[in-house]
Amino acid sequence: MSEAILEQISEALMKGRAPQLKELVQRALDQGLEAERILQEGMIGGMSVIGAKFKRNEVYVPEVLIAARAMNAGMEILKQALSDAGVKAKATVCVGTVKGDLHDIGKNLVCMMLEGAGYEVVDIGVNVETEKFIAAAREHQAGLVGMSALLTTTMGAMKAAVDGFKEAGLADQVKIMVGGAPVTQSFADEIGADGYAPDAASAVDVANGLLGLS
Ligand code: B1M
Repeated sequence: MSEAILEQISEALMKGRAPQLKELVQRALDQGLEAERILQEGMIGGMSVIGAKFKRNEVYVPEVLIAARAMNAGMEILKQALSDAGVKAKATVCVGTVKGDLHDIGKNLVCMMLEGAGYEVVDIGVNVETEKFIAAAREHQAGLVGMSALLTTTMGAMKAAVDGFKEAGLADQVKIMVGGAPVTQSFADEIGADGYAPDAASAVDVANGLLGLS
């Protein structure tokens, strides 16, 4: 019985059917299912499938955005129940696009995927200066900071930000993950970032790896 409704929740999320998902989440709660099971096995389960399909080019940006929107709708219903049950986010991640760069579509996808995987995500926007990344990480006690760059001319700002975290004495407490179309693993290694993800779904795997979570 509970398996069936969790399966339906996953399906509704993958298809991006927000109103149906809200109804199913409410029904599952009314049936006495634990909020954490609904989140993990229903919603995050469905989002992981979308992430895996996105990596294999079986679905594209619009499908991911629609699924993420449904996830947010489901979360509206689930939030109170999760907090009543004392369920906490896995960790906090601050994500932004680096200084000089206004591209935010990829960054937004990364935020949505991380949220879908159970992280508390603080989106610090675009054109983010090193000081703002550092201040956000401190304010939100983030374990991980994600930086996105889409222009070859703004990749240098990533190095400045990584150096800034070192100079601020935060390198041991805060891991840094970088990504964006012109960014590569070798560039990430060169600037001393802790991790690199080629796409939004991989960003979840990299975040889990860097923070020792699953
Ligand atoms: Co811009 N733009 N743009 N642009 N733009 C590119 C990036 C460009 C490749 C186009 C081209 O010339 N072919 C080119 C860059 C050339 C270069 O540097 N090598 C370019 C340029 C030159 C510019 C301007 C300078 C143009 C001008 O004004 N002369 C200007 C710069 C403005 C600025 O930022 N200061 C500019 C402006 C714009 C718009 C405002 C018009 C618009 C942005 C709208 C917005 O973001 N809200 C725009 C767009 C849309 C693009 C293209 C067409 C699409 C980018 C995109 O959203 N892709 C792009 C060309 C292209 O890619 N075909 C282009 C979809 C998105 C899902 O992919 O962002 O790569 P992406 O994210 C992926 C991965 O990279 C990864 O995950 C995502 C999902 O899988 N990822 C991460 C991203 N961030 C990550 C972070 C992570 C991990 C993974 O960890 C933290």
